[in-house]
Amino acid sequence: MSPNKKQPEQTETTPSFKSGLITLIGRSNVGKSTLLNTLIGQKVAIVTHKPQTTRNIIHGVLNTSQGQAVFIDTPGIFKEKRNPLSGKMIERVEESLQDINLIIYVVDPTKAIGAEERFNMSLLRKSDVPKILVINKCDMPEKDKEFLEDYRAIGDQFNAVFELSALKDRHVEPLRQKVFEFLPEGEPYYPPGQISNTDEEFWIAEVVREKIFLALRQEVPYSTHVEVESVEDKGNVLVIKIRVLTHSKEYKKMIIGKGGRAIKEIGIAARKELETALNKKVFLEIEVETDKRWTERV
Ligand SMILES: Nc1nc2c(ncn2[C@@H]2O[C@H](COP(=O)(O)OP(=O)(O)OP(=O)(O)O)[C@@H](O)[C@H]2O)c(=O)[nH]1
Ligand SMILES: [Mg+2]
Repeated sequence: MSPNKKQPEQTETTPSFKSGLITLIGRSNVGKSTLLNTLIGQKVAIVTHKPQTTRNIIHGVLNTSQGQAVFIDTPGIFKEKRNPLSGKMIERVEESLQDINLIIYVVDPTKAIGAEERFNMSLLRKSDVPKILVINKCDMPEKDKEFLEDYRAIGDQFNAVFELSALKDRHVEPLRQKVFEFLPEGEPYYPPGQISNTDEEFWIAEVVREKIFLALRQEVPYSTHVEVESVEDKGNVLVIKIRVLTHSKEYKKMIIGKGGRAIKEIGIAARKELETALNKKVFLEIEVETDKRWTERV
């Protein structure tokens, strides 16, 4: 859904109004973006089955009668050198841990504790704010949650532990309640009605990037950057021009696909989601270009 849509519950500031910043961190693919979307009840962050989907720091705002909680989604730590942006991503995670009120550390019980977890735990130890451990994906069959006990065993290093399913929205409400216990009294960070730090153009580009991740294999999605060139409201239809940048001619060919099949599939999937969220007919024009320096634009 568009980040500018209103949440149903909006409250006036009262003397006991609480507010704070909560960073979601964890290795890639554990479900941080899914949890952010579920916590605030709208899709502000894109989600795919591939690691290193999130590239930017995305805020999702939850307004309740108790106050305003601003959740900060971060890129997942991923040790493989697959992503040319890895260094930049780690810097963004470290930045997101400054001046916050609470950390939510998200883990996946189907994956063994590895180098990424150890790196994350070292970041956590450097920070003295309260920490909550979220063991996600609890909807998965017992036999797949092989490492559940290993994660439960690190629970004593946290102020609270939750086992939940971000995807199925199971046991997320108690986490929302708990979060407010850790937030100080304060003014809201965002005005009523604004649920993200990103604007509509960023979100449109992200929807297209999500579809690229879902449609293309291996390293191709990791070598692309999506930009919105223009959005024109023509009354009954929104004309959106998109530029997809990638670093080689070979990748450009793969993004376009045989007879334009891949780019068509990406375009249809993106258009459908944009039309539903914006509640308007969308005409999407996507151009693919090569630009060796695309990483500088992320
Ligand atoms: N079964 C199950 N799958 C989940 C759950 N939460 C997330 N997923 C799936 O896990 C995959 C990764 O989810 P994301 O939310 O993109 O993970 P992320 O931690 O933001 O990943 P990066 O942005 O790459 O760091 C997607 O296929 C999700 O549908 C859950 O509670 N249960
Ligand atoms: Mg993510």
